[in-house]
Amino acid sequence: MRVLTIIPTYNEKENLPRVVERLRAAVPDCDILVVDDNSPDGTGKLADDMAASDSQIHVLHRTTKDGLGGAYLAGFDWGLAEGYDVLVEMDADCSHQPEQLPLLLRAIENGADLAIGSRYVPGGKTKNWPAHRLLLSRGANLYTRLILGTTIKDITAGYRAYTREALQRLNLDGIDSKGYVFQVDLAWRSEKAGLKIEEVPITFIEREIGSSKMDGNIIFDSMSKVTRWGLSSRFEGAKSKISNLRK
Ligand SMILES: Nc1nc2c(ncn2[C@@H]2O[C@H](COP(=O)(O)OP(=O)(O)O)[C@@H](O)[C@H]2O)c(=O)[nH]1
Ligand SMILES: [Mg+2]
Repeated sequence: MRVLTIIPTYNEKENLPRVVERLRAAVPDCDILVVDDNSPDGTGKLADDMAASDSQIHVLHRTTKDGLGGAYLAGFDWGLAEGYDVLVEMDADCSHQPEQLPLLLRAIENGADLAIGSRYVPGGKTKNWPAHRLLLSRGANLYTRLILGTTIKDITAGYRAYTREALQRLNLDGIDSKGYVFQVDLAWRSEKAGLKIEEVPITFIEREIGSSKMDGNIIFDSMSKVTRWGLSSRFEGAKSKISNLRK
C-alpha cells in the first residue's frame, strides 16, 4: 500500500519540522506532500529545504492563500496522478498525532474506503481546547448531523485516510468548497456514494505553537453551505415523493 500524507500549511514554520519528524518516525514508509499557500513566514522555503534532503518529502506551492479545501484538492490531484493507493489528510500543527496514523491505515486495510479520525465516537477525545472551541465544534457537528441527516459523528474532522478508488468516485472536479466546509462536503458525498466509512477514535490535541486559521467568516461560510445543502436535499426528497405519488 503506497501511502501519501498531505499536510496543508499556512504559516506553520515552527510546526512543520515537528510534525514531519514525528510522521517519518511513526510511519517510515509513508510519503509526505506539503501544500503551502505562499506562507509569508517562509514555510514553503523550509518545506523545499526538507524535501531536498529527504526523497519521501514533496512540496506543492500555490501562489495565494486559497483555503484548506483547495489545498487538499490540489494535493489529491497530485497524489492520484503519482499513483498512491491511500491519501491521508493531516494538519501541520500536530493536533492530529502522527503516531495514531496506523489506526487509520488499519481501518483501510480492513476494508474501509474512508477512515475518519474521530473525536466524537467512544474513545475519541479533544485535549487543551478552550470551552468555546469545543462548544463550537460540538455544535457544528450536531447541527450538521441534524440538517444533513448524516450518521457520521465527527463530520468536521480533518484527520482522514481515503483510498484512491474512493476519491476517484467522488467527482473531485465538481467540488467548489474551498474552506474548512470541504471536510463536511467530502464526508457527505462519501456517505451518499455508499462508501464504507469507519470512524476511528483519536485524541485531538490543540496546537501549542502558532495560531489557528479558523475565523468567523469560515464558520459563517460553513454553516450557510451546510444549511443550503440540507434544505435542497430535503426539497429534492419531497419532490421525488410527490412525483412517485402522482404515478
Ligand atoms: N495551504 C493552506 N493551508 C491552510 C489554509 N488554512 C488552514 N491551513 C492549514 O490547515 C491546517 C488546519 O488549520 P488550523 O488553523 O490549525 O485549524 P484549526 O485546527 O481548526 O484551528 C493547518 O495545517 C493550517 O496550516 C489555507 O488556506 N491554505
Ligand atoms: Mg489546528
